[in-house]
Amino acid sequence: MAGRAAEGTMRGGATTPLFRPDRLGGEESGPLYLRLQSLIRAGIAEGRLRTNDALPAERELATQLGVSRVTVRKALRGLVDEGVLRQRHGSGTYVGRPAERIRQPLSRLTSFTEDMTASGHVPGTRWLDRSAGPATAEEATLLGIAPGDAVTRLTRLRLVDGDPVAIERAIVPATAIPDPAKVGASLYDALAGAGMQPVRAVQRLAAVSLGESEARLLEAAPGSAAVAIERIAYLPDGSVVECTRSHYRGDACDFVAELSLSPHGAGTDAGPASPTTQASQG
Ligand code: 16G
Repeated sequence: MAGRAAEGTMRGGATTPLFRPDRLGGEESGPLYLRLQSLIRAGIAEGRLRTNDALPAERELATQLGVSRVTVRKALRGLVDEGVLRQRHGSGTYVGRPAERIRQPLSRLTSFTEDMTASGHVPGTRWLDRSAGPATAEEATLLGIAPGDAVTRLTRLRLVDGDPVAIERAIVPATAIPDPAKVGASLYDALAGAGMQPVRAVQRLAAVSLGESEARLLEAAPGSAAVAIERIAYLPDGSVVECTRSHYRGDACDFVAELSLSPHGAGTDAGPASPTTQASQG
């Protein structure tokens, strides 16, 4: 997705490279990392750096500008935290964040893979843990099984069009998925393949801030906003087939639920619909 290598340099007939020591300004204009940030901002404002352009590698930038890599790293980190740039592990630094937010439906029991594919995105997964073992007391309570019963643990970084948007930690009874290595791109496909497709789920959402390690994985600033989601999904016989706890980047997703009055005018979870609500809905 992040395509063009931005020389960030010769665009629009300009003949001088953007990243030159003399473009950083003098000492009177403040610390070096701030001057480098100003240079990058100016490059964006002038259209020499455009959304999705790749910046030169840290080492290259340091050489071109005659500054230390520490300075370059500090400058880039600050701009990443502001959302001016984004970084991808092992890939580099790019201009901008994708403006489009993904939509996560809250009223249908669908999988990440289905949701992203249906909205024209390319879902991806980076495995962080795929293991099996005896259930801890907490896992046993969540899954409604006995402590020590076998469970499968699947921890994944979920990507959309190559960008990380969520960390998902799923636990599944080993009766449903005995071999974690058998789970491919989609947990729900694996469950369906085992005849263990969930038919109902309860989901809880809460606002949280990202800790250091989660922020690093999600390529976000530590402390930035995220949504913590817990989904407990059930089989037709009422047994739990999945408990997944996730952290979604707060700036990447819109959670969308369709609401309607119940056909008989009676509420469900939230109690009866008020006369005002009924009147305003016509
Ligand atoms: C969604 C679910 C998650 C489920 C996953 C399966 C939320 C918040 N979570 O991400 O509980 O495990 O889909 O997706 O919606 P997969 O089949 O692509 O692995």
